Amino acid sequence: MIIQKKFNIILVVFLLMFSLAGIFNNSYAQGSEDLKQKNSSEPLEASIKLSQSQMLDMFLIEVSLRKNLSLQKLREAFVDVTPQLTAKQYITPPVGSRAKKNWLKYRQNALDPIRIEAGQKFWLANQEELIRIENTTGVPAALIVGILGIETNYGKNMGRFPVRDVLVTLAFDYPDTPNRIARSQMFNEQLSDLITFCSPTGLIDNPIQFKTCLTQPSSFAGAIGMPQFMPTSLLKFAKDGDKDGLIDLRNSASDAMASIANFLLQHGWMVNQPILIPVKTGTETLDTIRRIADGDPNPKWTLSQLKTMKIIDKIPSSNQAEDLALIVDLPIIDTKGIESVTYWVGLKNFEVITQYNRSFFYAMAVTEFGYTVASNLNPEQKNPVNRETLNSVKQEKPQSTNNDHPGHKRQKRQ
Ligand SMILES: [Ca+2]
Repeated sequence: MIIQKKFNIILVVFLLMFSLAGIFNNSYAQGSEDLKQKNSSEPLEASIKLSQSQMLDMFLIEVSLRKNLSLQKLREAFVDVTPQLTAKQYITPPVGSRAKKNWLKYRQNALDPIRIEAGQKFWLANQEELIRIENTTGVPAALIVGILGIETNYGKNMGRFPVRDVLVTLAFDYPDTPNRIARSQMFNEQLSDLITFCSPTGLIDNPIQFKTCLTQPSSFAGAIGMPQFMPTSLLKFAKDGDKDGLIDLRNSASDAMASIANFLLQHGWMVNQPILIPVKTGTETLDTIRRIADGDPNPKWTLSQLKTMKIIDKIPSSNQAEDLALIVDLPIIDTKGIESVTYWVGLKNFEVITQYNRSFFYAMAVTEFGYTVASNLNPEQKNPVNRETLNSVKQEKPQSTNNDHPGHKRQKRQ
């Protein structure tokens, strides 16, 4: 046993040396290409490749040592992994397939009347618990209902890919993109966290249960359950809302709701502070906003600076002058094809929502959708995103100088 462990450690050290030499990363990069016939004229180092099954086995050896889990049981639980080629395809849509971003279109899909109705039903069925969570965490019920609706329509679309197989595919056979190594590493960590989540006692007590947990359905990217948590978030933020001793984000709405609230709270949710504030109207204001809107989801302007720049009228009574905020810019293409941009000021809570999904469209959609459901059920509920304001702050883009909009230079986000 000791000899076996020593051998394993030597093997891991050997692999790390490969990794440092760049060969390991190169083999990550090749993915399924490994299996194809190699050209005999390729340089020697390019032919030193590890197959995906070899990489997976090394990963399992490393995990077994690090987490002190039985290697044999791990291998048994991974023996029938099937590559998820559709997931691989979905993770990186082909270049040129992306339509121009249009908030109106995104918003229309998000605020689908059927989804709104489902949100109202969900709210009424879980009212007591939503109120309790809101009262104990300060995270608004509207936002929890908003996130669950946009993520999976209350559990209707939770994905159909076995999470183990998705993560193995994306960790060891990620598509050929510039960020491939970082992404492979991220999915590698997710797979490691999935194993930890599925062996909560630190042992693989029950191989069937372990494998069922590993192969539970997920999205094509490995997100699980009603709130679509990645395994790392499952480990860090998921809660047992119904206190039955299990965390089950697929079948327990209580667990899902408590987990979302905890996620937002742990990411810095500011109780009783707004999510967004409208910007002032007027040409001068819009020119200033247009100049400083760079798509950065990190708050960097103090409210006092925004007030001085005449972007906002006043600092909300719940906030301090030195609180940081960000400019939310939402590109719009109307039915006549005219392009414009709608602007908002996002506060800390807006940034917290983008931790769930780093997209301004996403954060706006869950907010507006959640509060639409809330105000349909209770007309006194204040909706922070109201249509009048939405329409009043848009600015048409000058036809000839679209490319100088700072928003065009930002990295892919929505
Ligand atoms: Ca539970």
